[in-house]
Amino acid sequence: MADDLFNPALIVVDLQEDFCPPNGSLAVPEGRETVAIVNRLLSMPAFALRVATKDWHPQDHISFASNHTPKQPFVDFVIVTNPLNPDETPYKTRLWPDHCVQNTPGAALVSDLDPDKHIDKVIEKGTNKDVEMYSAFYDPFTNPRVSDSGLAELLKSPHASVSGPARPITHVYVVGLAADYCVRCTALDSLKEGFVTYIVEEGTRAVDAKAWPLQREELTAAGVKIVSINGPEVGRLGEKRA
Ligand code: VGL
Ligand code: ZN
Repeated sequence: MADDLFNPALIVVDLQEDFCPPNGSLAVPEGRETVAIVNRLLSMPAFALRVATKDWHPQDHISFASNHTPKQPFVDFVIVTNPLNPDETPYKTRLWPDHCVQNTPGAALVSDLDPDKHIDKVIEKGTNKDVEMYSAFYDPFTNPRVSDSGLAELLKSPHASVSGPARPITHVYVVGLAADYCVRCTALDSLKEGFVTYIVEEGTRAVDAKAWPLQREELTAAGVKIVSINGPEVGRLGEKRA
């Protein structure tokens, strides 16, 4: 008995070694604590699609402070101009330590992510050296867009859960790292694409935990529903499959 208005997908954002203590180059405090929650979600039968994203940067990526000596990670910023259109309004972006460099151990999904890999699709993002791309969907430029991961198109194509026919995704549940960067931007773009959008709060952590309460409020005001693993929005997904 399929519910015509409920065909949910799970997006696991950047749950990669470089974002996790103890050794990640851009370790998010308590980042690894999310893994058990994410594994629980991955095993829930109602999801028609489970996507994992990877931050997947070339070594010369614009977000690495090391490419802008003597600028410093976490505190300094650079201006990003649309490489395809110098007239589009530029944006300012924070610099980071080198992280998630393509094909390095730090870029691997955390090894304790569900070993049965209920993950249907892995999406690589941040691959264009000239733009920052926090969102799993696309970069912030629009005229024209520089990178599009194909995620919106994937979600809008038909997918079947155990209990229903193949239909487009209606509801998107977002977890992973980091709450205040890639999870936040992915959730906002998910809303923009028309999906009912949840962040499961126990399944994410922020780079800057002090800034999270305000961002949480802003996300809620924008329409993202921030929910608990123990709440009804997750409860309706049903418990574990074998
Ligand atoms: C992220 C900073 C830099 C994230 C990615 O996944 O939230 N944060 N690159
Ligand atoms: Zn990055």
